[in-house]
Amino acid sequence: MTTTENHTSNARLEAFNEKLAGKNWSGQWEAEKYLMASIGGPQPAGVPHRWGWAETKEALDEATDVLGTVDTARRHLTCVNPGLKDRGAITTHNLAAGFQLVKSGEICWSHRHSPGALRFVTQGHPEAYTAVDGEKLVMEDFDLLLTPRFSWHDHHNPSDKDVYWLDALDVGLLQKLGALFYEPYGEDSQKLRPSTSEWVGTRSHWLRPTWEEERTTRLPLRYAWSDVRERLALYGNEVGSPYDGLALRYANPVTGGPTMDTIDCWVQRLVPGFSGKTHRRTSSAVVYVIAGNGTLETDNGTITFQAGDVISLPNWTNFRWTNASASDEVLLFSVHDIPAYQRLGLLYEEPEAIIGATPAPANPTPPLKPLYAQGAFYGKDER
Ligand code: 1HN
Repeated sequence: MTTTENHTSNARLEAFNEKLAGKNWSGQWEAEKYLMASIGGPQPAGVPHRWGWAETKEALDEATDVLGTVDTARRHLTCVNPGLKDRGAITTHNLAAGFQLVKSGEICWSHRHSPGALRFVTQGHPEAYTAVDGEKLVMEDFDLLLTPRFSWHDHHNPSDKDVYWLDALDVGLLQKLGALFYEPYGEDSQKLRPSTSEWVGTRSHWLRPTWEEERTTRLPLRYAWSDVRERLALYGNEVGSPYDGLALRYANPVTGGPTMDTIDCWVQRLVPGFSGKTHRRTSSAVVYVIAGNGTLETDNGTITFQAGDVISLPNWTNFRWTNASASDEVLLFSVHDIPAYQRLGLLYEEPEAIIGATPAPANPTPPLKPLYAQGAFYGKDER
């Protein structure tokens, strides 16, 4: 008989535990069951789940009828994890994500908050924009815009089309940390700098003002999809990680560090026929399917996904990506709370560490022949 079994069958101990509880105490022996349950790692919070675009759009359109204009709030629908309903509107234990609709002609008034937020535009327009700390960030299809914690942000849609995007925030994490702050600006629109990306453009360049304190984080950044596509093309047919496919991180261009303090964003390409290896991490993620069809096999069953879907991926849950198509790639945009775990020294992966774990390729050996020796240059014969 183990010590624990001995304790639980002990009527005198039970009465004593109750007496302690009445006086706001708890014996550590009572915590043992939680520690025992954590042998081999944490219990995942919530479940993997899929939200389809058609249903989401229908609900957003209904919200338009019910709410009319949204001059005091956001017309945003958070994807609530079915396994976390008692913890508020969150998609994983740390992240909240969902779609927002801003109709033609609307302005969503300016506010700021301690949760860091991002927008991944799914139906944008070159005239639509989010203002972030004085910067005008244009919202075209599949652009990523950051509204880092405590930055003022208001959304504007002067175009004649409705715009939709995916919002993601670290609101669950901040709830647990007891660090939620919120402040309305007091007017619909904040003041904009005269030219687009004027401040970020100069401060994120390598030539910077000598008289200013350096600001490396909390930058209102826009990552244009046209640039992402170009970078993806540079990798040719590269398959990438055997687990996550060709997974590229949206780095902070000033520090090279995470996208935001607690959040990393990735674009992932699963090549046709990709059949990923199973793994899990202490971090959680929310995934948006940009293009393609495939499956996500998890400890809780298999999710079949298609373009427009949002998927929650809880912490410490085994998962495996596949793209069964022989011809079409799968493109994913994913939001991870990885930096929060990295900063606390708590990012673990099974069966092996893969994020940042592979040494950069050494200088090619044997050394590459000079290009002219390969006949690549005009005039090679003279050298
Ligand atoms: C928020 O401020 C926005 O500013 C969107 O667009 C979604 C979800 C939870 C809490 C705050 C926005 C949000 C949010």
